[in-house]
Order: sequence, then C-alpha cells, then structure tokens
Amino acid sequence: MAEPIPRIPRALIESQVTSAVASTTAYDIHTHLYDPAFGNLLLWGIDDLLVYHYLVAEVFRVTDLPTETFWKLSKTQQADLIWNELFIQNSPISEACRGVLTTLNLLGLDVRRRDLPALRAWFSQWKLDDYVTRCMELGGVRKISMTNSPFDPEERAVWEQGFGRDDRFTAALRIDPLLLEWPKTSGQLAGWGYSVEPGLNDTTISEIRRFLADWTRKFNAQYLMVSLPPDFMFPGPGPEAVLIEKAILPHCREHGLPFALMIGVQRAQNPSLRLAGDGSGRCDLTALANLCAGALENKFLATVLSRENQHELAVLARKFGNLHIFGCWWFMNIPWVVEEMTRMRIELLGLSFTPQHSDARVLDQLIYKWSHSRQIITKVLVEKYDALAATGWEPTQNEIARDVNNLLGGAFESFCR
Ligand code: HDL
Ligand code: ZN
Repeated sequence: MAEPIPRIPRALIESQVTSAVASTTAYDIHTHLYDPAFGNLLLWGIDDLLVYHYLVAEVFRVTDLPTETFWKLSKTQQADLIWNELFIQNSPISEACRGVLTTLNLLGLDVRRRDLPALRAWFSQWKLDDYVTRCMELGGVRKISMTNSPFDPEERAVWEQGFGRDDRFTAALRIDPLLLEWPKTSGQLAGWGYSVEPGLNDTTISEIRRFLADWTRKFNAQYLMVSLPPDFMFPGPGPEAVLIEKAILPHCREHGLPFALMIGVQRAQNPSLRLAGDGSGRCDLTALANLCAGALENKFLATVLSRENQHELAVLARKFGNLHIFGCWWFMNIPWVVEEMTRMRIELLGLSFTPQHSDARVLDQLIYKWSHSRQIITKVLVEKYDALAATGWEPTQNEIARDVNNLLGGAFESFCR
C-alpha cells in the first residue's frame, strides 16, 4: 500500500485564501455610481442608504401607507419611515437591511445606539471627495464602472459641459432607450442632429452608429450595456434585434468593445413602487447563444436575473470563449444564491468569469456589498483550493493571489483587451 501523499494543511489554505481575498482590490464592473464631478447624481450617506429601492420594496410589505403618500414625503421623512418600520418595528434581518448596518459598522459607527439623528450628524461632516476615497478603501475597490446614458438629461448636461475625470471611475455606454424604445427614440436622436427616421433604413443605421461612436468617444466607454426583458429573442421580430445586428455589433467590433447583456428584468411590474417596482423573469438563453455563435468576433458580457437561468448561463460560457459572465445581479445578490452561483461557476468555468459586481446606487453600499461578497467568495475558494490540496497539488500563495486578482476584475480586463 503506497504511503499517502502529504498535503498542505487546510489551515494554511484558509489563511492564504483569506488574506488574498481581503487584500486584493476589486474592479467593480457595474454600478450606478458617478464620478464626484456629477454632484448630486452620486448618492451617498445614511438617508440615501435607507431610501434605496430595495428597502422601499421591503417597507411596503409592512406599512399601510399609500405609495402616493410615500412619494410625497421628503427623503428624510422616507428614511425615517423605513428606519422605524424595517429596523425598529422589525429586526433588520433582510440582506438589504443588514447591508446598511454592515456599512455603518465598518465605518466605525455604533449601531447599538439606533440613533438616526446622530448618524445623520456624523455623515454631514464628510467632504464628498474624501468620502469617495474612504468608501473605496473600506470596500476594497480600486476602480468603479459607472452606468452612463446620453438619454439621461441631467447626466448628459454634465458630459456636454465637460469636466476633469476621476480616473477611478470608468464609463459604460447604456443603450436601453435606443434598443427598447425604438422608434420613439428616433425623435430624440433626430433632435440631437442625427438624420434618423423611425424605419431602420441604411441611413438611419449609419446615423445610429455615428451616435454610438460620438458617445463612446465622449465617455471613453469600456463596454456597451443593455438590460433586456425575459422574452428577449435573437433573432427576433422587434427592432431591438435589427438594431443589435446592424448597429450595435458592428459598432462594438469597430471600437473593440464588449456588448453587455443583462437579461430577465420585468420592468414596472408594480409601477406604484417606481424604481422598486421592477421584477424578474426566466429568459430563453437561446437568444444569447445565437448572438455568441453568430458573431464570434464580438465579445459579450452577460448576467441574468433569474436563479433558474444561472446553470444554463454557465454552461453557455463553456461553449463560447467570446462570452464572459459576471455578477450576482440584483435579486441574485443574496448570500444563499451568491454562494450557490459562485461554487457552480468555479466548478464549470474555473477562473474565467467575474463572480461579483456591486450594482451600488449609493456610494457607501460599496462597503457592505463587497464585504458580504468577499466573505462568500473566500468561503467557496477555501473549499475549492482545499479540494485541490487533497490531490497533492500545492497552490502557492502567489498563484492564489493571481487567481483572486483575476476573479476580482483581472479576468474582465483581459477579456476586454
Ligand atoms: O438595470 C440595471 O442596471 C439594474 O441593476 C437596475 O438598475 C436595478 O434597479 C438595480 O439597481 N439593481 O441592483
Ligand atoms: Zn444595474
């Protein structure tokens, strides 16, 4: 009987992985945060944390207040209501509630006092530029991708005025109105000087590409992005399929940019909740398979909103090297699902995916979203490297650090090159 091959101890694996994940800063590849130059568009502080649309959805499960009354309240009054209902009258045990408390705790605030006015006073002392640095430090984030839209009048005005960029914030060109609201959007483009008509004739297609090129350059966009409903089809009967084939994909090839698809969002399922009213639905990933197969020279980023689609998406990524899957998006960003998705993706894809993005809408959320994600990514990686060690393989500290850096944005950056 051969002597058992010695293996490195689990405790060593645990300490190496834990320190690598804790010390490797992440590229947060999809957020709704803004370069501080955008002023009030960059949300931050306790009241913005409390009125986050995830908590708005949860508070309407426990209050009888009519939604139209809620929307007439000031942000402070909305935050007071949410604090009382979800934190005081009920224990803040949901992921979104716990997230607020993780953020406050890691900022060094004593939540035992439950003193909302005192919390407000503490936040009021911060200068935004300093606070951006503090939140990125505590979140372990080195770079933040914004979600940038020429169709947002407030944001557009800042781009047209021009500003000195903070190079920690990169841009992504978001094109939902172009793809999902054509031909209504044709009027907007015509108003901006593009010779487009509602019909997708050659001139219109070429003018849409000029529009995409203008804003890709202005943003220095790192990728194009769209969110799509569960019934998205490609090829398909709608204008979005023609626009993708004739304008988006050629544009992305010409500019060497990935096209990011976020599929499965059922917009305005409950319109009275506004941003909190969007829901989720299972999608047919044949559309994504057709895109990847039909445009092998294009690069695709993808994430989906239904748990039922996650395994199929990971298998699809095994079929197409031009597909890079990312994140536990929105309703997927809860510990139970994040752990299941991360484990499944590592088992199917190794290290060639990006396990998480924050989708942060409020600057301070970087702190909790990455703290919660790092805990889970560490747990799964310890298990996986331990299983490796059981074969006698000895991953070095440098190799583990290399792998973690790839998972936290390095693989995404290589994919985009
Ligand atoms: O479409 C998207 O980018 C989504 O992430 C929505 O913005 C959604 O409201 C959200 O913030 N999810 O986390
Ligand atoms: Zn988002």
